[in-house]
Amino acid sequence: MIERAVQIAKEGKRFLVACHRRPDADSLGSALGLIAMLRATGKEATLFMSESIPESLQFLVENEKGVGSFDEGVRFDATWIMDIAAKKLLPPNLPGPKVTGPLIVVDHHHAHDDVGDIVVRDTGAAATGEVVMNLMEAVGVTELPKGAATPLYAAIVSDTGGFRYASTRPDTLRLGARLIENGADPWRVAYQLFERWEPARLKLLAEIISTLQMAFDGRAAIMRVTRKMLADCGANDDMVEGMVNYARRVEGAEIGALLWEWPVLEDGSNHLETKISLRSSGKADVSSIAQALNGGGHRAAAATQLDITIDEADERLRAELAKYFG
Ligand SMILES: [Mn+2]
Repeated sequence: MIERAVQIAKEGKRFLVACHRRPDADSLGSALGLIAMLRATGKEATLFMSESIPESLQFLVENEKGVGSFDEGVRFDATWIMDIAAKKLLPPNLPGPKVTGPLIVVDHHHAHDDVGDIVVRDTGAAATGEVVMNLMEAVGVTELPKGAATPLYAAIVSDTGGFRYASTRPDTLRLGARLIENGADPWRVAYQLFERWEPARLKLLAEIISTLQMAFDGRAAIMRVTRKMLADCGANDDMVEGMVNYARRVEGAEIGALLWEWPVLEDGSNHLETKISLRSSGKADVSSIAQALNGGGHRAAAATQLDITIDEADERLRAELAKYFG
């Protein structure tokens, strides 16, 4: 369907560009890269942003104020949604189709549902940022537009864990090289994304690591984070991002898991659900486990959210892991 998307990019005039719910660096970096590309071809492009942007991603949006609501009568020719794998990950308060026009999904997730009217999905791409680069070429933008290098570099660096994950291909590194040639600053991006931890976050890490349990003869490492732990450390949920990787790091662990107490306020019920983040150290396909638990993701990184307590989620997870490990 890339032809359809390219045609709309060429023929449309006003576009909205959105991230998935709780935007990460790939989603936001891809959105900003696409916006730069659309503007370079003379189009109007607006960033849709209805949530707060995590501290670690603020450096990307220095010059771009997102819009979260619209005046009567505003119409877009299409809305691009970046890095989205499932309908339930549509950003909150996205206006209806009269305002947005058709939804064009740009993505790279292996496991996904049928979100979007038009889908540009390359499951071989290490990041949605890569898909944006290919889209750019297909639209005929040969020179990297001003302002696109840093966000696209951040997208790719983030989703490849700094060019470390198995998804890193020669083309990924070539793209990285091209982005650096065009002004992306590797250390500035790495520092913002991976280093720069507030003291509260390090305290929280210590708390989370203290919950580590090994299961299935050391083949699974399970940790948890509760609202109380967050409050005790003066930490927030953004700071939990990436913590699950510490479980994967344990030698011998094929699967690392983090159970994460998650407050649900939107439906007015103000109750706690549990997110489960899963990581594979190579052998295991955690997307299949996440799918069995109503979630999705990639082979190496997947997640789900269940409307049960953290202890119940722990049990559900262990039951699925038991099936997996046989
Ligand atoms: Mn991604």
